[in-house]
Amino acid sequence: MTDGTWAAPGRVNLIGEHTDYNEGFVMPFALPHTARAKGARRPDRLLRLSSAQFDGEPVELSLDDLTPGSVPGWAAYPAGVAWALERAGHRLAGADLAIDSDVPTGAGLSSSAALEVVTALALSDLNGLGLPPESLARLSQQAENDFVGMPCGILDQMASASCEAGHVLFLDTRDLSRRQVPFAMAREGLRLLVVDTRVKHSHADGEYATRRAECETGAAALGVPFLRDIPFAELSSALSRLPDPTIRRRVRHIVTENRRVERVVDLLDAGRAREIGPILTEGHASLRDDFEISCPELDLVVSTAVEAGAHGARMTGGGFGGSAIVLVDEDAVEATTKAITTAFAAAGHATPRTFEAVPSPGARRVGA
Ligand code: GAF
Repeated sequence: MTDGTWAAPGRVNLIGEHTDYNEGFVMPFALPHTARAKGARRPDRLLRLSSAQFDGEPVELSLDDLTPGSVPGWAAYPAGVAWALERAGHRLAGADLAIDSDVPTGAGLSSSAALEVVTALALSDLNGLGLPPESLARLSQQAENDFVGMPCGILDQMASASCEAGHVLFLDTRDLSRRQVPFAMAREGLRLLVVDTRVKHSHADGEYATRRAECETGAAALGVPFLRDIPFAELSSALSRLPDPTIRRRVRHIVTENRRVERVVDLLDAGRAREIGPILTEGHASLRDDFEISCPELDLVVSTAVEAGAHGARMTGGGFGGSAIVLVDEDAVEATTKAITTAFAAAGHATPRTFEAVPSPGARRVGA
């Protein structure tokens, strides 16, 4: 119940893209970049929100007046979380929340989920609710779905709420059962680069919702609740029952992607991280050709990295821009980064922003 400071990270998804709203598997890990909230309880029912990234007066809202669509801009995310908590039956005290984040925005690295989850954790602690990670994630997802209006799955919020340092999270989005899988890249001489293409992804343009609807159409045509329910061994027969070529491609991506997650888990469990590279690249081809959510800049990162000797590469996150990940040997980091920068310059694209990603802790209290 004491005032304090909380942090929640952005994420990269190692593999398992667009599987979450199909009740499938995902494998994210948390970035060192976080959204932080310095929070204090108030004696009234006001929510006073400020952000170091957005100049201007703090946004002041009454917890009694929150309705979906009523809060514009960045404040909709924390306000939506307060609204979701109240809707779930938690009567909250007012709070001052000063937010600061170094999670890149528009880069497909879950800056929104970090903001939601840090708010959920701060409000949970400030009100003595003691909510577990899966509740923080669910409420954050509800805020985004029902208050902000973005029909995302639960990948990003679960990653932010429950990842652990040094591990990737193997999550079954059907029941949120999960396992932390050790991902000690350094011990195997590996590095994972994140390459932010600086092409601002935008889910709001409706493509994300369209993909989701196409997956639902595919599941309905096949007579299953979700595409998760099509086993990989039955893929050919399922595809032969789908007359629409677009729906066929979407279904093929989801079913093969779930299988790729399982293959990656098996390799990591066996201590063979280097060998996941080709599976990542295969996943990119599936997102590019079957799910059709890549873009020329993401494709260029992947092809250049692989030609330069990377073990594998793929776009990460929702797509249509944002970031790619590249698995390389530690002594190839410089050459690979240079090859990508050179290829971008030659193609006339803006210089990408590249950094090494280390699996980092999930949401937590960080200070008084
Ligand atoms: C976005 C969404 F928010 C996630 O729920 C997930 O669907 C992801 O795209 C694709 O895997 O980040």
